[in-house]
Amino acid sequence: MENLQQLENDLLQQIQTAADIKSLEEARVSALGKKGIITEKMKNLGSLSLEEKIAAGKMLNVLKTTIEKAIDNKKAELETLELNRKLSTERIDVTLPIRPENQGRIHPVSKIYEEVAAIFGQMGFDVAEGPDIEDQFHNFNALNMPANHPARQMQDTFYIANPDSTDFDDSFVVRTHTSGIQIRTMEVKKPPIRIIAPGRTYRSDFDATHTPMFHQVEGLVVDKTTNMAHLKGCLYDFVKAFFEVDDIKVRYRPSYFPFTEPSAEMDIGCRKGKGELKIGEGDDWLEILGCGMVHPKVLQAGGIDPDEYQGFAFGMGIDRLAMLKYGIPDLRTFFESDLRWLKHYGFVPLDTSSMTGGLSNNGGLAR
Ligand code: 2U9
Repeated sequence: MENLQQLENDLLQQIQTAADIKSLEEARVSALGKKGIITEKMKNLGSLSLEEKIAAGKMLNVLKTTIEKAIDNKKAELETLELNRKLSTERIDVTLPIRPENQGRIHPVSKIYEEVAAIFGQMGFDVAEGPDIEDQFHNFNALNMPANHPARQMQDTFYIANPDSTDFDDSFVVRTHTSGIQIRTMEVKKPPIRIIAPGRTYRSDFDATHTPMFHQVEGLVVDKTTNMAHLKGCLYDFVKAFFEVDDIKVRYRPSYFPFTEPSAEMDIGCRKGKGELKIGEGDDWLEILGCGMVHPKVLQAGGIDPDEYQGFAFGMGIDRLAMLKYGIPDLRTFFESDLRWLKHYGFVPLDTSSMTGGLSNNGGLAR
């Protein structure tokens, strides 16, 4: 008994004085390891009589628990000390200025997204988001594109197998447009709805003006009397703000999209010169976006009664807008992660776009 008390004191002393996790582990091994002193004593119990075995076994178990607890406590104490040491020695002053050679830039796609969000935000639109991987209902069926609809082939879709089903109709897609976001919004929100839906989209296509991943921003307005005049006024205000001109010629050409009826493409007036494009002047036309009145079947698929409500929608490519606004000739360069390219076309961080502070922040232009 006295022997064990002495042993306990010695072991506790060893644990208490351990200066780091390594010496604490050594103390643990010497007490509780395979050949540790407590383990050995437990092994020796076999040579005792039954009564002695019960009495000594109890005391050894108590000792073992005491030592284990002491080790756990000391371990927690040492880990806290180590963490505090790291926190104080590895502190970074985030307010220090960035070394100019290391300064990053805002990607033109992010910049355009900010500008578009600022303009529509000012008009009262909310930004809505949704998943990159969609089911076929939200990407196609709900948008009046049932199975075997030619538009499904038009879009060069990337499909993803559904691990729970071998039926092709159950497979997922990486979204070919952000329209699923608007369907999801209609499913959960009653009109009035006024949202933009920006995000990455994916199609199997690759050349100077197409990349397998690209960015879109779509918009949706739904209310009782929403009509084509609202669509035209809204988009006219948008292009004026986006291209920062007081006046601009626009025209709408009839078009076809399964999800809108009637559908149109919007062009803006411009002058196309030798390697130069001037927006808001000249007699040429530049296609800028697609739009239309939401098809009644699409409203219905989103759970909105088309006899009570109507809406308009539009969609545009953010990357294409960036190419036009900043004169970037090849879309593929957007995604090459070349720092020299980013230094040339990117924007200095913290110069954010706003309708009051100015969209372009030309002072922030890296060029
Ligand atoms: C819902 C209802 C209607 C979105 C629309 C377009 C027209 C369009 C393209 C422009 C260039 C995509 O980036 S692009 O390839 N889009 O022309 N998009 S109307 O219509 C919707 C969306 C969702 C519920």
